[in-house]
Amino acid sequence: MALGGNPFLHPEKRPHVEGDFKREEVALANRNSGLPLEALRHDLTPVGLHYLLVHFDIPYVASADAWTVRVGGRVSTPLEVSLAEIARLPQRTLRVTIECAGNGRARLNPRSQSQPWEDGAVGTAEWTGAPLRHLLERAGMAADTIEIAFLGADRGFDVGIEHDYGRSLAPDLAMSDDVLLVHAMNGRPLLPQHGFPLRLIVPGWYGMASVKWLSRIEVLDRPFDGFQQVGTYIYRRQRDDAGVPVTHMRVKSLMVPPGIPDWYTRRRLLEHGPVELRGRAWSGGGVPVANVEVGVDGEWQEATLDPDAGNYAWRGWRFTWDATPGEHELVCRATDAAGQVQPLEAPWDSGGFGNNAVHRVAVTVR
Ligand SMILES: Nc1nc2c(c(=O)[nH]1)N[C@H]1C(S)=C(S)[C@@H](COP(=O)(O)O)O[C@H]1N2
Ligand SMILES: [Mo]
Repeated sequence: MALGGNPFLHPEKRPHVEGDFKREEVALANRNSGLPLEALRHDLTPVGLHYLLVHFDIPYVASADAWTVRVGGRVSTPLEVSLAEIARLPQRTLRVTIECAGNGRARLNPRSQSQPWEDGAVGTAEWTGAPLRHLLERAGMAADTIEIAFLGADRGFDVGIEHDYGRSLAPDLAMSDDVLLVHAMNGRPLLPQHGFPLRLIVPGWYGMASVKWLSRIEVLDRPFDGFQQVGTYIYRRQRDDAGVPVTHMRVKSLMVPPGIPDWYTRRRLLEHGPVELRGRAWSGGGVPVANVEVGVDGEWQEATLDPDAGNYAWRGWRFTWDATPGEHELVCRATDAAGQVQPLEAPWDSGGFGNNAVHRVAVTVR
């Protein structure tokens, strides 16, 4: 495209930055809210407290009645399906924790210029919809299918490339019973910002795979080359590494900050004596959490896990700490059933993806 037709063409990617947040980062943080960490107390995140990540504009959809999803590409029967038809397919409800792959990006130094998440880009909901495979079976995928692409109704630019938001999945994953065409979140129709009237939910993966405002499904005999698939969501140590695609969520845990906060610094104050520390832990790919440890001033002890809520949902943990007066650092660290454990220091990544370092909370006890 000629430069005149593309006002956002970049000669280079945005440089990494250190220190103060740029105006653009603050503006993105105002659009895309994180889970306030005290809301980790809820097993199911109330919808208005669920984190939010919207790359472009939230599509205006006045009513679900006119919404259709087209299924095309390498299929024997191209389809255009209404929401009413999707609601008539077999339905499932799954409790799924989703985390944004960029969660923790703001804690890296230097950091990539993007949504400057600290810790809160995670939430858990009950998602209701039809397993995607029913629609794919009806359309009939060709034997030479390599990937299936999912396109949202939202469009925009990133690093000079104009595109519909889109992601793809391999056929075996797309045909699993757990990948859903979702129309309801916690038993209510999706809110506009969460993909009304229809989105994909890919349990166990970082959030980017769960395409919102789903309007097209393309069955491909080649790998999908959309920007959100090949131009970002790649783990890279250096800017020009080939890198490794971001897929499943890494094992992680967070703590409800105990005591009461200072309004501006968010530092915590609590009274001495026994205090129950609580939090959540999760991993990706359906791998359960095996244990959570709590570190107080560098000494680790095992936390107690709440009952399992399914392999795609976070697990509660609790630990009683006898708080003594003074300054302390509280840390939580999860290990999953595959033996993966959270690192003590953030793994640096060029795009700021996959920061699953332990959560540290500084407190003053009086
Ligand atoms: N169409 C579309 N789908 C999308 C996005 C988007 O910008 N457009 N953002 C993705 C990313 S990066 C994340 S982390 C999740 C966030 O879902 P939520 O806002 O419902 O929490 O949606 C994903 N699906
Ligand atoms: Mo994300």
